[in-house]
Amino acid sequence: MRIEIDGTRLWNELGTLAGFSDTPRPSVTRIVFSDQDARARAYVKGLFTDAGLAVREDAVGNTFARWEGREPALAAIGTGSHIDAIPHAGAFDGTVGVLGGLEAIRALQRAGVRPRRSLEVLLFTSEEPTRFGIGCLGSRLLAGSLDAGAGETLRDKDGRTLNEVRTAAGFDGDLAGVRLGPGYYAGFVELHIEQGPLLERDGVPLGVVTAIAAPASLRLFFEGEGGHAGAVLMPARRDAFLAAAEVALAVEAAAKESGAVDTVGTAGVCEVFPGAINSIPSRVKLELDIRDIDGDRRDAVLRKVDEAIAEICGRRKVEARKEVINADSPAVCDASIVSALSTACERHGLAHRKMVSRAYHDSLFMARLAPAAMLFIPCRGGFSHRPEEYASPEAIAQGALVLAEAMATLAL
Ligand code: HGY
Ligand code: MN
Ligand code: MN
Repeated sequence: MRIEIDGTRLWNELGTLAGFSDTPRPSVTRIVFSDQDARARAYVKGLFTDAGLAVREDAVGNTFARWEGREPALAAIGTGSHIDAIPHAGAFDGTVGVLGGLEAIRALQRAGVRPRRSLEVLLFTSEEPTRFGIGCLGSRLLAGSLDAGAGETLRDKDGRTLNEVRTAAGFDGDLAGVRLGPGYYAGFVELHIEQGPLLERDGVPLGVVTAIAAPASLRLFFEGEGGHAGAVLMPARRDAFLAAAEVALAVEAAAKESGAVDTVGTAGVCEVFPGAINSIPSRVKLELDIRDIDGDRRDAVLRKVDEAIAEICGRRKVEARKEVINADSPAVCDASIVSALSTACERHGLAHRKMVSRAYHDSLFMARLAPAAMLFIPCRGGFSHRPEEYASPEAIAQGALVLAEAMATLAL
């Protein structure tokens, strides 16, 4: 079996996909269920259909493109990722896994492979938390890790519910029907850029992921007392922003003092009201992202953040309210899938290293449905979620080649 990836075609398709964006190249902004998302979905579905795959969409827009195997009743082998992109992001986060998964299947078709198990490439809806505040929305619903009631409770910044937005985008039907039963997949492999510097730094072309970090997202609301920036003297102030600022610094300290380099904490959203230079902030919304590959260590940081909020807000006489958006367990990748990926690298004489994923991915939830693992390719400087994000055509083709080889083995 000689598998050959059409790297030029894959590169060109990634370039076309990058053009569906609300910001000019080289940045990509493609928010879920936006017009650009709809155009991008139509383009990708067209490629799926051109490859002779059977395409279906579920009630939240997860898209499945299946190449039926010799024994269609068997559990399939899945691959895939996302095409939504946060504002001013790059062209490769997620898209390499969707179009690389498609090219892997096309390469197996061209090689005359007739797998026993069906192969399916997925386009997951809303991996990014940008619009509805929670990441991996589509894969959470597939894995049964998010209740269908989220259709009414999740809202975008305009107050529109997930159900309103998804039905306006043409995805209706009962969200409860999104959940996949156990045994739907016999295995799942996601190809993705590393979103970190290690592979490039060490000159290793491929990373076989053994664990995926556990993300937790918090939304904090601080309520102090506003007033005139000139007239209210410092001792009389109950400044909501300064309380939030101290909490953000406490998050940084807790992450740094966790005892491990794998603990990270970020305050990525801070909205100040009324937001005038000469008015004391009366209300602040602060959103925190706290992760670790060790769930207990991550939870210890969450407890420290709670203690800090109580101490800081007590001292500053500011009220605080906390919403936990998500606090997920980490995923341990399945040894059989890890082994299939390692063997596939060796078969093609490609060096690889085992590593953890510090970013979360849809595989974090697919691992709850089936044996799962990920394959990383290097990205320049480790940059991601920025326009400078870049993976070379060669790296992308190598990733698709190893993915094809591993899927062929898993589907035998
Ligand atoms: O935030 C993440 O880890 C992913 O890129 N959405
Ligand atoms: Mn991302
Ligand atoms: Mn991603």
